[in-house]
Amino acid sequence: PQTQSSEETHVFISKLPQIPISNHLPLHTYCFGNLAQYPERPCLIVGSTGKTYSFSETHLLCRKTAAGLSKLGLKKGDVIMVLLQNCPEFVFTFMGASMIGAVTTTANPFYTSSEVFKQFGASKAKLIITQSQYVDKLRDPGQNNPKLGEDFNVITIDDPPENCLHFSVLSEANENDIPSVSIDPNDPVALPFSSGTTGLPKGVILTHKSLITSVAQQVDGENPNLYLKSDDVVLCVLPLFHIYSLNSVLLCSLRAGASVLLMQKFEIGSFLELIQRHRVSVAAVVPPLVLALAKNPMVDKFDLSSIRMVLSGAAPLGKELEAALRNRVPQAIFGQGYGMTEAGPVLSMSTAFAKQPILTKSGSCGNVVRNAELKVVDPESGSSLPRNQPGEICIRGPQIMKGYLNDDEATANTIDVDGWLHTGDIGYVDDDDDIFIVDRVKELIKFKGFQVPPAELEALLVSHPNIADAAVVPQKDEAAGEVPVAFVVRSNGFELTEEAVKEFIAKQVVFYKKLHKVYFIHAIPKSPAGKILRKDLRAKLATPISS
Ligand code: 4UV
Repeated sequence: PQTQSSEETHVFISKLPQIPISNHLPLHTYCFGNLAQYPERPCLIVGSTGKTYSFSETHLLCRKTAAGLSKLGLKKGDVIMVLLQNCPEFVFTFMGASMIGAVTTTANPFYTSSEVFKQFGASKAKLIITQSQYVDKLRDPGQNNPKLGEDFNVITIDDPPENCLHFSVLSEANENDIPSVSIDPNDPVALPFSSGTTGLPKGVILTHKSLITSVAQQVDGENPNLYLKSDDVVLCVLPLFHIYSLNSVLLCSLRAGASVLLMQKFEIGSFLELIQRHRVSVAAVVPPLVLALAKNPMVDKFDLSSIRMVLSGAAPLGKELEAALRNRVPQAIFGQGYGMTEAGPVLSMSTAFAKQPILTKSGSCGNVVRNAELKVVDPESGSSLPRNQPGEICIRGPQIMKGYLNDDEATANTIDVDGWLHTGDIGYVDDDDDIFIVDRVKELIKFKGFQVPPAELEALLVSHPNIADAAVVPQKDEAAGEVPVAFVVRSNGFELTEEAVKEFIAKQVVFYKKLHKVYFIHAIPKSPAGKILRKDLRAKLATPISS
């Protein structure tokens, strides 16, 4: 039975049987657990240069990096910030950190100085690993910012600027110098930041156990849900600093022995050329990349016949786009994954990717992963809902986050006393166990799958002397899915133009958080408790308004 119904609880589980999961191991031991079967197979392929690292070379470089981190004084529990585009050093650092019991916090290298330092400060990182082109923003003499070279070290993977070290201090260390550390399954290993259902970005504590469980739910077992083979070439164009790519592309491929083709950034020409040249067989994408694959005329000039699976996730995908993609790469199995950083991250994935595929319907986000429980609750009453009734999706299992870093209140608001993580997504489970997401009740805005936390932009807006109050909500957008727009209340008697507000924000944030429109209003609608009535503002956007 897929549903265990009691009077008030309808719990949905995978159609695939439960499997044993080795989540007592440290993450690196688990991911490299099958190394002996394919030591000489390519593990990492650098798209821009063609340089390849075999599994045994990759493993060795991770071990050297672990020894190097330890030599620099990093210890179990310490946090390392990785500010990198996709590259082998990302992998060496992440796995090397795991080997000494350290924790990696990943951030977008395009972040502005203040965005980097917020995360750097909150995570109490000791070291930043980056590229020389990003070092200038780490020298920003902001009032309370720590000082590069004095308060923290910076390592660059290319020529190190002044006061920085070169990555060779890590990668050329003696791999036999890794200290012996005992790692508990509940020790943290990754600390991505996410705003979750409300508020500012927070550190999401993912443990060895959570990530192993999530990877195993996808690629382990006799009939893996996501069947990756050791002769697969998996496209890694999505940024590894986001949990989707880190987990479902990198960690899953390492575990399954598949090759990872690293691309620094998306550019349609080189993207198609690399797929053709390296015979990419599995592509993990987001809806804007589905759009490019489905609609860009250049696609016809390339041979994409090697692709056997296309996985889309991180944002809703329209049915029309899905159909267009299926026409373009007819030989490929297409499906969605649904993830949330806090959920470890995968909640559901199409079982069409399984070794013995079970088809999922168009528009569906697949089926709940195995060894986990999913329920749908009425957001008002909290009671659990049966099939075909939309409500808030909740997930429970050993893969979910341990909690938010130093924020018990936010943790308690997200994971309830019974261990259910509340996603803030509205969806339903149909008669065939297919999951459909229909809405989002949380504040979060998603621009091409990137998180835009409204609270962050609101805090910046109200710091402007001529702004009395502000609220930021999503507006639908053809290319990006959603874009942030602001409602602003001017301070009494002050002049303020839309352009001035946009520019004020643009200077302080990464490109995808920029405001696309500013509407001036007299007051922000709020509940008696002072909460912004975002629904009312979203409704205003649906009807014509004068700014
Ligand atoms: O926290 P986050 O930025 O996390 C993600 C993670 C996505 C995935 C997807 C497939 C994988 O295999 C995987 O490992 C990770 O996006 O944002 C979480 C929110 O993004 C929306 C939803 O609102 C989440 O709560 N979202 C994510 N996937 C989908 C989605 C989807 N397939 N359809 C609709 N919304």
